[in-house]
Amino acid sequence: MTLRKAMDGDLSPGALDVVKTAPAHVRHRALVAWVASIAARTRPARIVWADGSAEEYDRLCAEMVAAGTMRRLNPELRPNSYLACSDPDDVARVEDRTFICCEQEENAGPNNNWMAPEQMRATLAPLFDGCMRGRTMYVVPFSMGPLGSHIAQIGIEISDSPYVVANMRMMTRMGAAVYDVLGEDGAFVPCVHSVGRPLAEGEKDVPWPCNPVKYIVHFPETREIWSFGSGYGGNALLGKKCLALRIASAMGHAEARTGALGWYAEHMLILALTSPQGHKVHVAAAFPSACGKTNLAMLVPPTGFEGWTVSTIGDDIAWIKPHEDGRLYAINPEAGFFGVAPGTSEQSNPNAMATMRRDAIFTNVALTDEGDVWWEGMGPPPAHLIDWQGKDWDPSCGRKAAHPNARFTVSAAQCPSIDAHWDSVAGVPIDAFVFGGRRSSTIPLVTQARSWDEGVYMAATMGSQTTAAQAGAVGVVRRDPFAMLPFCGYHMGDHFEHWLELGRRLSAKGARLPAIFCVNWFHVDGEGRYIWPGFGENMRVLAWMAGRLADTAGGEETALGVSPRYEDLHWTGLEFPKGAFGQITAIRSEEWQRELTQHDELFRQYGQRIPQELLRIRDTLGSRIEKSGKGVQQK
Ligand code: SAT
Ligand code: MN
Repeated sequence: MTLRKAMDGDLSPGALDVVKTAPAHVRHRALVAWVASIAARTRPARIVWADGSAEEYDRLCAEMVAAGTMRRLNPELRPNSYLACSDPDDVARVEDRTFICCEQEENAGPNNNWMAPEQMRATLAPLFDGCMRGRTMYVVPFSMGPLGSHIAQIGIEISDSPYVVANMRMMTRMGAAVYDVLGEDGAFVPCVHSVGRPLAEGEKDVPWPCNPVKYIVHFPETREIWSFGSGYGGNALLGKKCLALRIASAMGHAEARTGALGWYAEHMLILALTSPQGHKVHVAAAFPSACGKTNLAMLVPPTGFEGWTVSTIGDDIAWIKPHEDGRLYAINPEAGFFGVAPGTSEQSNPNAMATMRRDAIFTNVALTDEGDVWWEGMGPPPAHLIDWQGKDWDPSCGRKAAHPNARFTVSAAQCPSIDAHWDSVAGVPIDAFVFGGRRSSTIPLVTQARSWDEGVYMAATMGSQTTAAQAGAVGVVRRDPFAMLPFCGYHMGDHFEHWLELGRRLSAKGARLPAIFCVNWFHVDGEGRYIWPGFGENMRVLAWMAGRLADTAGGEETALGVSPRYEDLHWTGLEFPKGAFGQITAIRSEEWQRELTQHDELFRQYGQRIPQELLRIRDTLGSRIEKSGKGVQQK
């Protein structure tokens, strides 16, 4: 019996028409029924089952050019590339409109907006009712992680935005092959997205449809995502923050609660570091949004590091699972980069510049008179531009030409530094975790935790200044545990315990756990200038970490852990005075008293769910700081 025959009995006549649109290779009955039910609610004018082909991509882009959503860049300067400019009110993730709707409020924890699932469903119902009228509804099959990897997950995103479909093609493994993996009854995460701007009969569309009312909603228990009102980035490309972080983090934790080891979904880049002797180590590093994860993942070793290579596995998200050998293996669930454009240049990130030389989508950058793109920090400003809002711009006009959260979307496969194993179904073994925030003082350049638990403490208490990647004030220091504050799909206190527990269980099996380091590239001097040069020079810190892993690099114990002395870093090729090194590695007692008070405040939020182990480490740290507190501990 064919699928369509099988479904005849279940569906209303309208929904049956939908089923008839399903391509023959979609053999998953529940999936087709779900698509039919969403179509019945949202009432699109037509349904397109996206196949991820180049022809489809070209057609969608041509349609978006005709609609004014995108413009084609000069093919001689930027082949097969486009510029999209969003509505000025739809330029970043909306954290205050993002919800975790689990049954029990306490399981969402104090860092998430929560609403009871039934109440949220009732809230969303009128919004989604008819919300795709006059538009095309796309059904987008995608895999987060290499197709067929045991760490990967499949999602189906229904969206009324062609911009989403085009971006998903680069950001995920999107296409018809996903249906083969799903078969007739495979598990997938249903993701429903609408820009929330239905079109009346004959109404002309706007270039960037969206709705002032926005909801980014996750149901972690039923593993569903519903997004309404925004077409931008993590609000709309639902495989990224919504599935690969919020839903996946809840999945990895839920699995641990069944007695299995579980796994981690983290806001981390993954890179490989190969020494001149050919020794390769893998590092996963967590930083908040727009703190240079893409730059670190694509780092070009500076003078003095001839023979070293850094290769890229991912720039934003890591899924990390214990393997039979007791080690943790990571995959990059994404297939592309959605990187911050401003500040990216041939100097700061030549690999990113090369990656986006062609086949790229730019969002909210400026357009040059030659039909190419420009943004602040790319190089000298041209005499005239069209800014991201479509207005004439010149260097004296006092406005930014690109939005500070402007982005480029490109396939990871185009990246010159991509690692040979970035697509491996088994993932890569992680040797070290790094946690870092944007802090103008207090947190030293680099510290190695003395133990797994101490590393978890460092990660749990991370803080960072906010950036343009989230709507709202920029530059305010907020605690951002694990760089997961806006992305953890369950109680953050449980997240800490999940890390501690997996560490305990792997050590009990005799496994050697990855080392954990805490870094801060962002110290500023009295004039607000960065002291540490950052970018490629961060290699000096990475090489020290590799040395620590190989037991060849020196260091000294501080109140916080183990840090390099000046002579423990390799300085060839960089003039960096010892005094400046002292400034960015000092542990100042009065700053740390303040810092510890903030740790206490953070922990207090989590009540009973804060692991005792972290409180114990807090106390030990307090006494160490006090003991070392002759004012400044300087190296
Ligand atoms: O817009 S995104 O959420 O994808 C980017 C980010 O915040 O890192
Ligand atoms: Mn991110």
